[in-house]
Amino acid sequence: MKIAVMGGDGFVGWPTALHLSSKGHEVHILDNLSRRWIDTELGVQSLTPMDSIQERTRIWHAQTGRRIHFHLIDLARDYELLKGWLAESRPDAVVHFAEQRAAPYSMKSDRHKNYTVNNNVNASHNLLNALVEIGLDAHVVHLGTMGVYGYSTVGAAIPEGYLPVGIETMDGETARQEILYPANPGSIYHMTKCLDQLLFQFYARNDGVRITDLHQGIVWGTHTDQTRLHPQLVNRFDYDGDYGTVLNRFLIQAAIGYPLTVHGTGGQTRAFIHIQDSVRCIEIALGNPPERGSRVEIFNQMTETHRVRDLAALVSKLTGAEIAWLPNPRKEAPENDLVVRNDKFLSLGLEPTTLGEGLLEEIVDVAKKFAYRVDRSRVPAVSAWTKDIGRTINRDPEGKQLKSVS
Ligand code: USQ
Repeated sequence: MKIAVMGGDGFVGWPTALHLSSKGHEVHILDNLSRRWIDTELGVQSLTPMDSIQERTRIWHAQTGRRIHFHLIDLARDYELLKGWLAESRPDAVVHFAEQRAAPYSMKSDRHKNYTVNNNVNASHNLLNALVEIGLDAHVVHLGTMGVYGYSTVGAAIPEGYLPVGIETMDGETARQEILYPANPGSIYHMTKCLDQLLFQFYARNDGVRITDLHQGIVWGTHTDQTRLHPQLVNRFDYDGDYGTVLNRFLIQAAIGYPLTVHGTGGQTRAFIHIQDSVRCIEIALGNPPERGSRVEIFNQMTETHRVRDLAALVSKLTGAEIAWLPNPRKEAPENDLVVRNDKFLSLGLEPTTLGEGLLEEIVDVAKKFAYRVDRSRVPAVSAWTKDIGRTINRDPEGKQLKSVS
């Protein structure tokens, strides 16, 4: 297949591009390199030293003989350029990662909220609009988030996108239908992914665009089989308070002797997936496109759920790291249960990589190797969801008042 990977310079985009290229697909990365600009804005850098995208693709070619093509295009702002590229290149499938993906970044200020909404919603809409305009029947595989559901199961497992409901009709019958699971976003970032869902519903129904939306959990890990091939193919690895995600942050913190930054009581339960499984899921989704005219295909792209304090305890046991119980900068339920269906990927052959397979040690080793690149002052998460964070929960599981670390 000829596959366009929009956002192919990012944390999941880059290993996906490599994985698809290694499977023999013709891969084109379209990216505006905004993630690199955000690093500059924030004054942080990936824990792992990353080369330019051109250099990365050159090394990939030198190592494997395969080419990955790079095109500097901003999906959100360069509509005509995007449309022109799609019309000329006519890919069979488009993998769409080209969105601002950090919840804390999206909540930093009014400017960051505007940026995230403008960027994410325009990128998705421009892509769909352009495909329809040029009459290109490419399968769109979008990286969505588990966060569209919120994180509460109301005692039932979260289904894969659609919820069967019965509605009492005026003549006393029960009409049955399936609706999108009610959206319950916890940040501006997550809200943009909920808005994406509506765009997808519309374009699938109105124009027959074939769309798969992947509701992904928190990705952990850094290496895939392909990024291991050469030091310059290394994936980016975020540790800072805006872009670092919880398990990877704990592992890096352990490696640099920083207390593990648990928000609140750590009772938050979330869905997780290893980066190797993430790229495999995208390959599976590409191989199983919906029929033209059918509804949006939705997969829950996660393999296990964990409570934040259990992850902290696990990392602490593995490494001897201390745990710091911190005031939670976010507005989120302090404790929740989470049960998620993921039968579709399992039935299509996904073999989950789980936490206990030695991969945690590998990540700590990577983090130790590059520990000299960490700016410890950028570790705390300082982006606050509300202005009254000092007055919210802030007690550890034993009821002691929480304090900040620096
Ligand atoms: N947390 C801590 N300590 C930290 C960092 C996070 O306790 O140092 C807590 C947060 O308060 C939250 C949970 O860990 O309760 C998860 O936070 P996160 O930063 O790991 O993940 P999140 O902000 O939800 O976003 C990440 C990705 C996003 C993706 C989402 C999937 O950045 O792109 O969509 O995970 S999900 O969480 O399933 O919605």
